[in-house]
Amino acid sequence: MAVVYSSNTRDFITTTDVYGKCTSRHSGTSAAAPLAAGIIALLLQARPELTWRDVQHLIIRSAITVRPDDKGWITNSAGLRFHIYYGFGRIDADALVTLGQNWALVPEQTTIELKSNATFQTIANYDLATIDCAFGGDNFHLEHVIARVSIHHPRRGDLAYDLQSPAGTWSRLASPRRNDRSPGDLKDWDFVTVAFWGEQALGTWTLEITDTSPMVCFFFIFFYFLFFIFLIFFLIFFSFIWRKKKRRNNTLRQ
Ligand SMILES: [Ca+2]
Repeated sequence: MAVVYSSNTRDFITTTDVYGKCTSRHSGTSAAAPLAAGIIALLLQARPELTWRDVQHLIIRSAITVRPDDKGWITNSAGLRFHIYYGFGRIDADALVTLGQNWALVPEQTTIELKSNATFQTIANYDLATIDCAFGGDNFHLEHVIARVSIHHPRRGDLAYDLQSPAGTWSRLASPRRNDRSPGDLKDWDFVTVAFWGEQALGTWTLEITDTSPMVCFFFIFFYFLFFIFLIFFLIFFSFIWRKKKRRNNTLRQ
């Protein structure tokens, strides 16, 4: 949903450490998560009545876009900028608390379930399955959107999952994982996205599942190729032996 400062290969967080010491090499999520928790504690100190959803609304609306030139930033139809790496940006403690001070609490959460009537579809290499699902009835402003998927595929790591909202915003739910060769099924697997935050629910949703890799084919092509190389090598080798033998027989005859 959002990011905070942590570490890279050169820079770290300086903070207190155990045994009465300090450290200048605090890193990773161990540094980021408590920093975010501390900032949220400041917000709750200012407005103790905020719910967890209010806190998320405030983080999203006050976050600052980081690395704006990076590819992948999208602006959804609610005008919020989202990146799959950074969420809605970096949490800004001052902006967050300032916005929170006069924030009107969000109404009670509503959960709507939409069942697709998609039938069984096979997905070949480099092919995709598209599932459309229309949502009618009352309109809602979206927060968390969950796509629940059951799938059987010979190499599940080849698959990419992308969801499009009725407003036309795309969200990558899961990227392919080259080392996941498992043929194991996904059974009622929940993919959660917050990329559509603030958009409206009404309209047609599209889920695209793409097989991004012909690895199985490559595997077979590679071994066929290897087999033919060996075959050619043996043919040359035997023809060489045969010619040598023939030459020797001719020599003996002479
Ligand atoms: Ca494949």
